[in-house]
Amino acid sequence: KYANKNEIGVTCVAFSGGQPKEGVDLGPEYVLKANLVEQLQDMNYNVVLTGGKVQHYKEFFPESDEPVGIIKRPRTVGIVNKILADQVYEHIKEGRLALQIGGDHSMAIGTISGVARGIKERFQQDIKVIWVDAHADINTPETTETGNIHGMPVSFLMGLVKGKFEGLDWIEPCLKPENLVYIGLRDVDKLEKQILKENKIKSFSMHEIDRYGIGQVLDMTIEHLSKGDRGESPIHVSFDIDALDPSVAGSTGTPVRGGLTFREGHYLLEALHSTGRLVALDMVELNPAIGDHCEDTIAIGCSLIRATFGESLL
Ligand code: NNH
Ligand code: MN
Ligand code: MN
Ligand code: MN
Repeated sequence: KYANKNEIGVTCVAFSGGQPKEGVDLGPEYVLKANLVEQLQDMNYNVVLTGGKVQHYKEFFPESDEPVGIIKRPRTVGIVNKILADQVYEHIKEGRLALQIGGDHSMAIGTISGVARGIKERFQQDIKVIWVDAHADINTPETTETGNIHGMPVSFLMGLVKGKFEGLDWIEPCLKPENLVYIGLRDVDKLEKQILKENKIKSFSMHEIDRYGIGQVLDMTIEHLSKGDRGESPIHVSFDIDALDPSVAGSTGTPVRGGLTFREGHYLLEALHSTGRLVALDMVELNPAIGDHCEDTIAIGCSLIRATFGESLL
């Protein structure tokens, strides 16, 4: 409904500046080497790769990027995301589905900004977001304990950051608290919990998944995101691979035990595909430099992407 072609705009975001560990910028390259493009083509999609190759954005990096308070690399994260937003916007404008492969989760600032802008322009609608993650990534520059911007994208997108932040001052708030649902949370900072409560953000932690099962959690998620719009509004999924249990997907920077199983992760995306409302997917925080069997995590990333775009089991 929202994409008028059987076409996916794929943006490979080889970026690690939102967190300190090397290797997460290699995620997209590994995913491409695992033949993701061919797999999507086999599913009869036409794939348009942004710039025809993996994007590094290095030519846009500022010459120096001193921390602002404890916030690390704000100008670098800012400029990369500004360009990324334009790239993703272009795909949405052309009527494509948008797939972004990362890269650290700070890139969601750009991807969601770009998708929101394109959807607003074409359909005069707000975007709804499902954030699948062990973490809430909703710290503000005031609440962050680490200074890593990959722990803050949601607060920037929601306009929770007071004043204009150097390098990130171009961001236009595009995500309302009622249009966001979290799934998979289990490592949320104390002050983040307060932000979730204050803004009444619908959140399904691992506790709720244990209690209700992933099927019912998905039903409740869709119900929440359907309030006041006849159940048709477009959905962007931002999937942090660390939502999965580390025994399933260990090649990621901040593994937290007690996560989603292989099937829970896949079910979630299969069910979202079947709503026909998906317009964009981020698959982020794949770090091939971590763990002994990174090819397993990469293969699961590919398989989650295929599930999102409708690979059927039967
Ligand atoms: N909450 C922590 C922080 O603000 C950890 C965030 N790390 C993530 N998020 N991997 O998905 O830095
Ligand atoms: Mn994340
Ligand atoms: Mn995470
Ligand atoms: Mn191996």
